[in-house]
Amino acid sequence: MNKPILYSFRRCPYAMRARIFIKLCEIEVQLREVILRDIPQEMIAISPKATVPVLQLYEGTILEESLDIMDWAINNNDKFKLKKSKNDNIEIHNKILSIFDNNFKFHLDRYKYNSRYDSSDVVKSKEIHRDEALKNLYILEDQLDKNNSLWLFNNNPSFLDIAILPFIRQYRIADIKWFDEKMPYKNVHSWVMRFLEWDTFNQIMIKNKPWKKNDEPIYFGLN
Ligand SMILES: N[C@@H](CCC(=O)N[C@@H](CS)C(=O)NCC(=O)O)C(=O)O
Repeated sequence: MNKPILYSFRRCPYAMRARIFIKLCEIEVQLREVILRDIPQEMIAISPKATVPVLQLYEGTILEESLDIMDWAINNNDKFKLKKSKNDNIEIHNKILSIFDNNFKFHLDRYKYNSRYDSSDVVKSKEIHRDEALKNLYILEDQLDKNNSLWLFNNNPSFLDIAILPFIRQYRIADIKWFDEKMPYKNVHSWVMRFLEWDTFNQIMIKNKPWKKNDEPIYFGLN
């Protein structure tokens, strides 16, 4: 039977969190790497909003939101009890996820891609957006400090860690020197570095050639 098809883009933080869940849940999918400025017609036909990740399931169901793909993965094979990490901490989970998917992401984009915005957009200087995004990291510093743990809730990555860390990785990349030398939250810094060294993260970042029709499938998730 054909495996589900995941349209993905290696450096997209939404696609990263979906790939991490698929990998941790050991679900095999066909990975189709896309180029954002040249999204294949096959993907647009099933998901006209044309954002990655998109997962096409066997029975034709389409999941076109990363959080839906993550929930689908843990409903299939929740090997690392990611559902429990979400349910046991649901209030803080929802609060932090919403901050990072909204306010943090807003400032992150304007920090990282400052020159792409023009005066018609709501945009200030790079540093202002960096500092506005930084305000959101305090809650994580506090959580890591209070729990004295490697990850947000204990010594294993939780649903929330995985959902937000790809975005904080991007925040670091916008100015690595500043993040490594001047960013004031030391627990957050160690936590981001731990993520970058995490085997699972490195496995989902393996490079693949952009997909073309008639290519041999690339399988992802089990190996
Ligand atoms: N809410 C969506 C957001 C996905 C998203 O915005 N992905 C970006 C890439 S990181 C995208 O595909 N943008 C379309 C484009 O840049 O053309 C999700 O969680 O999956």
